Amino acid sequence: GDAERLTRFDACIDADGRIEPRDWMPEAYRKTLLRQISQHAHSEVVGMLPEGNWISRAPSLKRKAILLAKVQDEGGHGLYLYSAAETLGTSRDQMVEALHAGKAKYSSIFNYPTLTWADVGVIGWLVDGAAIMNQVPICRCSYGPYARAMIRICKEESFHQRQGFESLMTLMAGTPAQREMVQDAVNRWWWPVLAMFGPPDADSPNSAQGMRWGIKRISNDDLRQKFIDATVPQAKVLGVTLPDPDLKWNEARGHHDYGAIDWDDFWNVVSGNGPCNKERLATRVKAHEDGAWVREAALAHARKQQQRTLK
Ligand code: FAQ
Repeated sequence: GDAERLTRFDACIDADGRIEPRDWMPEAYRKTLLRQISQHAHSEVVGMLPEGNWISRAPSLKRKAILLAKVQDEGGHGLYLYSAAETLGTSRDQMVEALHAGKAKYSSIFNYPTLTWADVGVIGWLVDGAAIMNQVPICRCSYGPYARAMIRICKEESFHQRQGFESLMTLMAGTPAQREMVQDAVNRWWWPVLAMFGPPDADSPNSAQGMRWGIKRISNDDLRQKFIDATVPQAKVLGVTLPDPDLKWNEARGHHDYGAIDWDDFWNVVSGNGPCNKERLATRVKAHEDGAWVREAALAHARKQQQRTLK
């Protein structure tokens, strides 16, 4: 019965085993995974928009080719993640519909504007940097399809992070105006990037159960701290200042101390009132509607092929 299946499930989790789509799982485990994986997929897809705005304005053919590849990668990540989420019994159409209706969440970070070319480099360096920090532990997630999808995604994110850093190094070796542009972008992105890791552990309702189930391996605050510690020396190499007067090494803790994050701003953005929430959703819905003819044509083609093979 159910009690026996639950015991088997718990034993698998305790032994750090993997749960696969056909295995029995508690409804709450399925629901939590579906929530997280679909939010993650939506983030990848909406995440194409802020940088996508710069494809036609990239400063050289080389930068344009790199940016096009990066934005296509994000689209690919969204597709693997929707597929992983579909193994839990909800269709991609249902998930996309929830996003377009404003019912599903996606990462807060993609609701801020990309004002200059330096923003594209800073997104690569900091946003992809934060994404990798959060996603590497998910390669060990207890749900097999999610863990496996994350391996390739992390490899690609790592390339994205490096291209961002390299692009910023180039700008920093340029004119004073270019260096100022980088510093301005860092000033605007730093705090929203720290909030990407989610609310402090004490205010994170999903953390305890997520950790118990082996979905989450490292807490929001611990990942945020690891990210800050890794980023400070990179900022030094780059020659930019991180906009936090309280940021300093704490010898006793063996970590950097940092200033207070504006959680009111974070919740405001998460609840749909950030600077670009409406624009992002409207762009996404329009792209989906404009693509209706492609879906119809692909379906018609598939039907024709099927009829031909039946004959
Ligand atoms: N934005 O109890 P917790 C990328 C929500 S990287 C919006 O701590 P949990 C790559 C949370 O959903 C970005 N909402 O929740 C890229 C929950 O609400 P709910 C995507 C947030 O799940 C780079 C509530 O707050 N990465 O796309 C955020 O245990 C460059 C309470 O929070 C992932 O999704 C936020 N930042 O921990 C693409 C990684 N934080 O659902 C293009 C996978 C929290 O109960 C360009 N996800 N909330 O209504 C995770 O690791 C986790 O879901 C966390 C949140 C850590 C995000």
